[in-house]
Amino acid sequence: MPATPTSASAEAITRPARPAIDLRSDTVTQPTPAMREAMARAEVGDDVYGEDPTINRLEELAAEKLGKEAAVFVPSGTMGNALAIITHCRRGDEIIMGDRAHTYLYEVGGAARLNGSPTRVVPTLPDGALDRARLAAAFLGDDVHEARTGLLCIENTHNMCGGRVLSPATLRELAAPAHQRGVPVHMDGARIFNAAVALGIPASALAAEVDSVMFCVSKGLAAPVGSLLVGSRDFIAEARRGRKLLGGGMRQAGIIAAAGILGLTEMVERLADDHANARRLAEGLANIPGIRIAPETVETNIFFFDALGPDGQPNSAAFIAAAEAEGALFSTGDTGSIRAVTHYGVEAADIDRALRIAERVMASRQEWA
Ligand code: TLP
Repeated sequence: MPATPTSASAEAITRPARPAIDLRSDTVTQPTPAMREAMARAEVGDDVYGEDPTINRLEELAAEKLGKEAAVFVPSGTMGNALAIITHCRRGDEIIMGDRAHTYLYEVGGAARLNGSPTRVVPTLPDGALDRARLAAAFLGDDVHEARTGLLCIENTHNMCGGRVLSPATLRELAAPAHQRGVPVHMDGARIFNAAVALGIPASALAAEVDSVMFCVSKGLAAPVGSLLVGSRDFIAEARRGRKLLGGGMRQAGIIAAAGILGLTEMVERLADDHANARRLAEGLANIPGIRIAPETVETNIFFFDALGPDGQPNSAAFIAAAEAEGALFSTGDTGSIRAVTHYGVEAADIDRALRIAERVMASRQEWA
């Protein structure tokens, strides 16, 4: 977890110590100085009354960027996905998702707990897509013994597949069996702008293939808090009721939406730097004896690798502990491999420092327990 500032001084609050190169996640980004300025000056109102002008502006901007009719601001990506589920589905409808999806692995079983919805998982392919044959066979509804399928969830970029990007053509292909049956498709697009920048297309070209999208301004776009759920006007009107139910009616939250606006207007293009840094790190790691990685699969700002111990077996815990002691932080994913995530605040020089740390850690791996 990120270090918590212990000093109550203003300096500690505005300039938290950043002792390490933090590659655990792009959720650790600090807001830009312009964001702090905009937050301090934000015009606010009661958003539950629809009267926060800054939130209204962010929602309009989000809908426009994704080419959808409307958007609603929520505190987190997890809430945005939960809101999509409870808005699209009747209670007890089954939801199809990949077995490595964030919605399946890391959202506290929200579909079941909040909507009484069983989840039908289909295998996630290494490129972040879903097994087509298993997907086609996953839809239910005509048999009285079965639940109805209420939703298909797709993730883009795919976190646990190492930030892999799904193109509009792939999304169309995956969404087709759902749309043919009248089942809506939701995209967990927490990092949809990373996908759009990697493909060199507008995010709206990706969003066009699905019915709703959740995306986060709090990750690579560097805002401190917030996500948006976008979709049709009717869908978002109903989602506003669901947001209140989930406790996401935040009143004068224009204070945080102000940073989200800058995330969308000033921070999208620079995601290309994060992608270049991830590639540079992956290529450097590939040259270190004992590191196992396929740098050619790095498409955006996330990738996974293994660090092999003296016995030739991956030992993520030993690598992570040794790297942390030297000042580089990494995390792990669902398979136990090591995850590196580049983001605003990590520069090319930090990547080179992280590589030197990885070299030292691997040079001393004979000492790993
Ligand atoms: N991902 C976090 C962790 O929860 C794993 C991370 O460090 O990557 N969808 C996707 C694809 C995500 O990666 C995340 C967060 C979320 C949804 C949830 O967003 P938040 O953290 O805002 O609830």
